[in-house]
Amino acid sequence: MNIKKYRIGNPFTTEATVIDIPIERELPRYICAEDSKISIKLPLENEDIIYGLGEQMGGINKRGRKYKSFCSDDPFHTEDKEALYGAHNFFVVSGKEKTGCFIDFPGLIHWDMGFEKTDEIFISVEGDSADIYIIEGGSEQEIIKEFRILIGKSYIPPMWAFGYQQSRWSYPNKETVNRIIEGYEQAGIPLDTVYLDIDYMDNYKDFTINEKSFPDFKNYVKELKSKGIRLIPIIDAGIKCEKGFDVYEEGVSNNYFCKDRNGNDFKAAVWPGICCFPDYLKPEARKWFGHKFLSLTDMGIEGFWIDMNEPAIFFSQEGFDSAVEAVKAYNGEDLDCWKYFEYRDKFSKLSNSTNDYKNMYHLEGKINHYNVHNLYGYMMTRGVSESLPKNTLLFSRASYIGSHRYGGIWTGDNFSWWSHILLNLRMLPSLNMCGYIYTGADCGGFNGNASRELLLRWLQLSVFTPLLRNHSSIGTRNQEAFAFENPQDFRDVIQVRYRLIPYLYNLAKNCAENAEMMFKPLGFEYEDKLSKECDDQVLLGDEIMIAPIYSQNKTGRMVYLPEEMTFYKLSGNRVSYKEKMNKGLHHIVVELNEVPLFVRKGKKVPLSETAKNVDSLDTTVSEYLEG
Ligand code: MIG
Repeated sequence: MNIKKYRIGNPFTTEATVIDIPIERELPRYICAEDSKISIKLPLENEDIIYGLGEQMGGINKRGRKYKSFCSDDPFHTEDKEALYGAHNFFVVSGKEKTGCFIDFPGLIHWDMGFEKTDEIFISVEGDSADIYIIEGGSEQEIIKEFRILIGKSYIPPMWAFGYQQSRWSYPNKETVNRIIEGYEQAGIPLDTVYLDIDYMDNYKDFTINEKSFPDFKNYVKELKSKGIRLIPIIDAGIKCEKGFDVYEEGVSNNYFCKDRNGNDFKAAVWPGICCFPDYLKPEARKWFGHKFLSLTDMGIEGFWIDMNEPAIFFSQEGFDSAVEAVKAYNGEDLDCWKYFEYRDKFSKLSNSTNDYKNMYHLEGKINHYNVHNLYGYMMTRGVSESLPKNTLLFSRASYIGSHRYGGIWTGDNFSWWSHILLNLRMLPSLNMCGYIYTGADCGGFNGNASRELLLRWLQLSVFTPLLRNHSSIGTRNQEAFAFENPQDFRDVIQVRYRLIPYLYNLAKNCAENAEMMFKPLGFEYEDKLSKECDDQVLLGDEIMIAPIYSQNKTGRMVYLPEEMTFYKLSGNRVSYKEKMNKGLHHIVVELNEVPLFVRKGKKVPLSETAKNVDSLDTTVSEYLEG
């Protein structure tokens, strides 16, 4: 392999990598370690493109912006955001020379990717120890492949997890879940799963089920399974502190929870109120937590999503008390606008605060959480995955490279915004680069109210992503496909997904097996300038190019073809349109009930007959789309 490994100091073992590589004796000049910090400076040529960084804002080309690696529960994915839920410290600079770089460091990293100085990458690592891997030579895809081999094989769930999935915060009881399933049945729209968000629990206590809302849960799971529907419950990272709650009591008596600076169990508020946080970095603790899931798999549950594992913290008692004290001091003062901002911030900054992360300790107080923050969701995912039966669906919100071996990820609380369709598309290649194959965004948008047109256009992209889940927040309009006018248009689009499942599933498995990407930027395969700069189309496998419509009130869009391709539109069980197109720019028109795709010259895409769920899908090929 063409990888060089540099070690600075005495890094915390993250187990992000699975292959031992000898450590180089000398640091290259562009890595500087002094004053308890590490920095890296890399020159950028004019034409250099930066790919990578996984789950981040920005374009496919990450150049010209700043980013942070610090897993963050931030539900406003606006253009200026520097960190989302994952920390994926791998990028490739591609120009005349091509270089890959992975910084294996579990704390805060600042990335200036040609922002302050347009011709320089400046990375600062907030710590004195890290492993840095540099991969040189070859194409982008060869560099990425070496990296992916280094970090180990990606997780792929069973095939039913490639079906269409419906979620909402929340379907709080059996009656509601039944109504959702009936809605889909009546509209003739396929469906594989329904998600249970936090309200299925008893007071948000992990591993409990509210008996009133879901009586005889085990039989209910079975009943739905016989209809081909699987229920997917959420599990949150924190455990409610409540005397008599067995999970809490076991955690306390076995020392499984993170500590505070005084050696007591660290406590902070999340959904259940005051919680303790399992120390997932401690092998016994993550194993214990993982085994708790078996009470649910014993009832027939076959999939989970795990949340709030950055970890998200609403406030700590300490934070709250100090905010109250600070605000008291304003009493009787002349409150001008600046004072107003000050006291307001005392409360608004209580959530996810650095102070709390610095008061949280792992491994019997030995390791401060702040310094290893980005491992928390990863190690939770790991503990759960290692305990679950094979072929269980699992995906997480927070992640660090390494967690891709144990589960998928979804990209958190987006909005029903047109720009977030594009964001979804742009993130796919960078997530694949970092090992995440089973991934997707909340289709239709989590926050805000989706319009019919937005959801249909979004679905026209999501039918290609391994995780295809419509999810929406509390307080938003009903976002199920059958809840809109003329649900047959939704049926036409979602049915296309089922025709593609055998192709997508095999592709995902092969990409995991061979350390390849499922979604690639055009610039990885074509050398011309328009391909290099293309930011709203991607390649899927070796066969397909996708170019979804992501703007409102448009019947079509411009598409760039880097070579001759065949344009297809699929609708329901039919091919509704086919046209050979030359290299160059084309305007395409796509109805709301169609799925557009381009098949590359000489390639073939197998389709099956559509189905009402994956269990009843006949995976034999019914026809080929030929390029
Ligand atoms: O603070 O469980 O990203 O998918 O619906 C919000 C409720 C907590 C955040 C997740 C979202 C989920 C929601 N959760």
